[in-house]
Amino acid sequence: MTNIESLFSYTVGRYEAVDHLLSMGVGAHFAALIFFILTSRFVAPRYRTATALSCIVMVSAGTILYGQSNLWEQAFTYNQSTGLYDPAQETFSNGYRYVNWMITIPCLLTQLLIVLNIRGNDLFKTATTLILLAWAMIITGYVGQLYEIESLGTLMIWGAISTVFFIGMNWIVGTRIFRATPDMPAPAASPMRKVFWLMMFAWTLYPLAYGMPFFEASSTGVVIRQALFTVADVSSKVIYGLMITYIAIQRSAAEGFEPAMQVTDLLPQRGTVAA
Ligand code: RET
Repeated sequence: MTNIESLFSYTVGRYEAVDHLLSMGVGAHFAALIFFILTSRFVAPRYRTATALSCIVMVSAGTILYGQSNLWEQAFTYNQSTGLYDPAQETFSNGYRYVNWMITIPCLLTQLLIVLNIRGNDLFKTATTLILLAWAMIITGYVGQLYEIESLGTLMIWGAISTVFFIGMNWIVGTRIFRATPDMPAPAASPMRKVFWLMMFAWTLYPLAYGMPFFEASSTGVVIRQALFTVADVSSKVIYGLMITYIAIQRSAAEGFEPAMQVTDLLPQRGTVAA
């Protein structure tokens, strides 16, 4: 048993809340996948990799959430006599998420650098540094969460080590965003700054979910943790991806890419009469 999820029995309401949150996450990611596929043609080839990376993130995260939702259903059985869902043979674990972040976070960071128009050697070096910091953050966090039942102290120590990498990564992300925005076209610069604050908000929810055994080790804490994960997932991947695609389209339009100019109204639509 590695996660506090397997320690408790759940009322029908709490059990279903978690089940529904996980299913909602699956739906949001696959719906967004369709959107990214359909809108990629409005993004200039120069930025299209960013949208492609969003597609990869959607499939990867959507699949893992589907697995989490199945696992949740297998990990508890309904007890007729108490009216509660009790732990079953199978144990629930959040560890799958951490492993999945090894793939999704590098994609999220790289797509950011692409819409910031960072290229060549600079792209390679910055992406490598960010990815190494992210992996260090995830691996230390993964090790820490293995101790969440056994030793809260160990959980917090690994969490603190992981946070050092997290801060380093955010520092680089923030510096690059705020250095690039003055040279970006206005309709792209403003959402770009918002992306930074969205990241700060959404990414911080993950360490809060990690620390839940410390703050509230109960079935309520489990529901709060899964709610935090869901809000974090939808914000850091789906909403973030939509904003990145929006920025990519705005940049494409400003650079004269016709399909982007059409959707952003920079070109008169065929068939409309000029006033
Ligand atoms: C951990 C361990 C505790 C300390 C910190 C953590 C940070 C996790 C983050 C996860 C972001 C995940 C994303 C996933 C997208 O698919 C590892 C929980 C700081 C920031 C963006």
